[in-house]
Amino acid sequence: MFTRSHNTPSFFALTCVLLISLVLLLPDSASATLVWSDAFDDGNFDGWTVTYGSFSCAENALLAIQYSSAIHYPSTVMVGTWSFDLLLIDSGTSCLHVCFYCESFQIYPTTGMDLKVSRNGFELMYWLDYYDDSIGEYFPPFVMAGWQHIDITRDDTGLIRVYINDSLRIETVDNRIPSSSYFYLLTNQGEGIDNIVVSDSVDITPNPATPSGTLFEFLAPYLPLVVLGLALIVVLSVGILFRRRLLLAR
Ligand SMILES: [Ca+2]
Repeated sequence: MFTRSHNTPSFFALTCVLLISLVLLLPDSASATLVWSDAFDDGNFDGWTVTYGSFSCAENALLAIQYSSAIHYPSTVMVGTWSFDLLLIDSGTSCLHVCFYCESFQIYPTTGMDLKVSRNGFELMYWLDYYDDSIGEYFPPFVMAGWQHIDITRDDTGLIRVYINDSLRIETVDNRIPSSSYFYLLTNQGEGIDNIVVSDSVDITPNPATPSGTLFEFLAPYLPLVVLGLALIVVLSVGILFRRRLLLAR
């Protein structure tokens, strides 16, 4: 027989709070106009051209199997959204370039807009006729390794926004790159890319409710541990004080 639990209202309230929190934490998304995508789940990288080195799709992702491997895919999108996951390795030599709109390249891009990922963090680089410069950066307080989700948007005014794991990290305007023919990836052994989705519409806008670059944001995933740690410190402090009082009272 069905018995109504006394905890149902509080469970409902908790679920509502969790859902509202989830919606507030996610960047706003609109409907995308897909231009091209590749998740490599068919085990191949048909349509891509290897420029240097070699790649594998053995793990249903595009992974470099040689140091300094490069690959490109035809892409003329310069206004829109580029979403993908990057596999990073925590190593001193790790350096990966995603030239998300690229007109030309040798080993490095020569003309294009590039997200450079190194051990220090993320830099937005423009390359124009072999000249390159950083126009935005995000250096997290820890080395990032493993899969990271990246979203980049650029609107028709040239405003570029880079979101790393759903947080807006780089925001700048650039209109110097004249055209794009490729999406170009330069990476190292064991690193790679997956779940690429490219659209010609800006599908993500920053959510003002999402704090970016704050200490709270870094601590948020560890909040239960932080609370537990603080509680432990309080309990230990009270215990020490209580013991000291007992000793003094003797
Ligand atoms: Ca995949």
